[in-house]
Amino acid sequence: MSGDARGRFITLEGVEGAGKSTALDTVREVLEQAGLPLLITREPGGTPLGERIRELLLSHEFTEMADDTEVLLVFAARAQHLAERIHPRLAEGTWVLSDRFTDATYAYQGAGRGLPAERIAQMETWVQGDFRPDLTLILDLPVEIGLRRAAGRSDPDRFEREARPFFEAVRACYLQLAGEAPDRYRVIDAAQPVDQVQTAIRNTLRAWLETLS
Ligand code: Z5A
Repeated sequence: MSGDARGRFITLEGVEGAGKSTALDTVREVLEQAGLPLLITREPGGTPLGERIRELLLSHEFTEMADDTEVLLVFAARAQHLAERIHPRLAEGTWVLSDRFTDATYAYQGAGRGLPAERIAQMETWVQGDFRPDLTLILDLPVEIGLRRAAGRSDPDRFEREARPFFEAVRACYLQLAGEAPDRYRVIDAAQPVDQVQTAIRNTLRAWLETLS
């Protein structure tokens, strides 16, 4: 591992029903086995204020929420997350694993809702400066399979109620981001059975950790 004491920032992304919960456990297992101090967090959320914003974003109460309101709330939660948790923990040498981050904004608010990517990029620069994840794992699978997996949910949130074309746009955006910066992204085939997805994540992550040595 390189000599600097700063932790690394890893994010996990994927469309609806991609299996992020299982994947998080697998990433945690690999990092803990490597002896790395780890904070697991999520977006939107990750702080008391951010979790309150998450409730607003996901609630059915606000079906009339304007797209600009939505993206500003996402970045408001992110600003707090960075200031209160992510930056301080990385600085002390802890690794941070976030269940979603700004790529989700490009995918959901950008490709899904139709906001221009340039506007999201401006907010990204305002809130993050040049801070970006060191590694992003994208769990990719056909939207149809993901929606089938998620169909059993009893109370879908405001995003989960979107129709298939929305999630097709989200998926395409993730794959485009990955194609544009292959150094930072790793795409995992999440349509495979769980044990094969886990193996793919372990192998990918261990190979990436090797590159840091
Ligand atoms: N959002 C946004 O719009 N903009 C932003 O900037 C950010 C987020 C950061 C909440 O996120 C919403 O916020 C999200 C985007 C938006 N909306 N949506 N949709 P979230 O990450 O908390 O919510 P989520 O996307 O619904 O994720 P989830 O439920 O935590 O994870 P998942 O990947 O969708 O599902 P899962 O529970 O891990 O797995 C689904 C089912 O599939 C479950 O029954 C599993 O047992 C099963 N499964 C998992 N893997 C397999 C395999 N390999 N084979 C078969 N079955 C499997």
